[in-house]
Amino acid sequence: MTERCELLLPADGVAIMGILNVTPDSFSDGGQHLRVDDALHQAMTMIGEGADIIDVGGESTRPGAKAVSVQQELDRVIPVIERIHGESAISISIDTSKAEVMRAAVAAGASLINDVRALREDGALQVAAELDVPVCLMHMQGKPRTMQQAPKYRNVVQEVRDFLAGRIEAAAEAGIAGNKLIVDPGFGFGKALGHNFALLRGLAQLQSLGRPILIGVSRKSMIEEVTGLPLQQRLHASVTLALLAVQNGASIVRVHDVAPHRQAIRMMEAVSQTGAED
Ligand code: YH5
Repeated sequence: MTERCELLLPADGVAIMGILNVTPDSFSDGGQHLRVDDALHQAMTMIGEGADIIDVGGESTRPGAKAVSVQQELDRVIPVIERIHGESAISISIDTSKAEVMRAAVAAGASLINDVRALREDGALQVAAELDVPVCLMHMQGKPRTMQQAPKYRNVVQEVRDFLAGRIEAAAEAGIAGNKLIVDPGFGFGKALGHNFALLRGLAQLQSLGRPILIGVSRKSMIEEVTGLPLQQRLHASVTLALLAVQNGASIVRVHDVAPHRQAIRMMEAVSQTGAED
């Protein structure tokens, strides 16, 4: 049985992490105040729809996206975290790989680190250990700019599992308690369509790591590859993939559209928990 992640997850059931991108392209260009108001409004909407965690990110990791400096990332995320933390008791996660951003975000009210580079950047292991908050370790093959050019695996499930086991070990060596870790196979991060699907089918094999599994499939390119649909029309396929992941052992889902995922997951939980005698 996978241990719960301290202080973060509902006692049973699946947690929903709502995505809050704080990149210039995701907000109105009306200046800093309006951007923070806008972000707070989006966060409050997701909380009202049943989000358990709000994931605040100021770096785009899409292929071709520009690198952002520490200062730029801080300027984007810190005012937003402070504002959400001031107005709500929701758990806030910081989507970053930079040690300085982790530190400032936790000081501003974040209580979870979501790192797509699994604490491999300079200083990240040490700072995460000092901050003593839960950390999501994600698998990525290669680097964001080029990761989708020619992803290659002999056995993708085994290799992702081995990578995550290695990062759990590195975290332990840095003094991070095992019960603070969450693992994520990193859908779309250095993976071709068949790799993503093999991971989805084989997700249960990651349960042997003994940690909660987080997944992000919402609106991702694998949906376009199958359906040809543009970003704004990928909701039904996103929910379908999220449910398959939950069925195969995921306990946290990172999504753009909280309400429909909450509805689908509530129904799925009811089916598995309601007996004929109830
Ligand atoms: C994730 O899976 N993903 S950012 C491309 C899209 C749509 C969405 C082409 N951060 C994950 O969401 N953190 C991101 O359409 C993440 N797990 C964790 N832990 C990429 C993203 C996206 C990319």
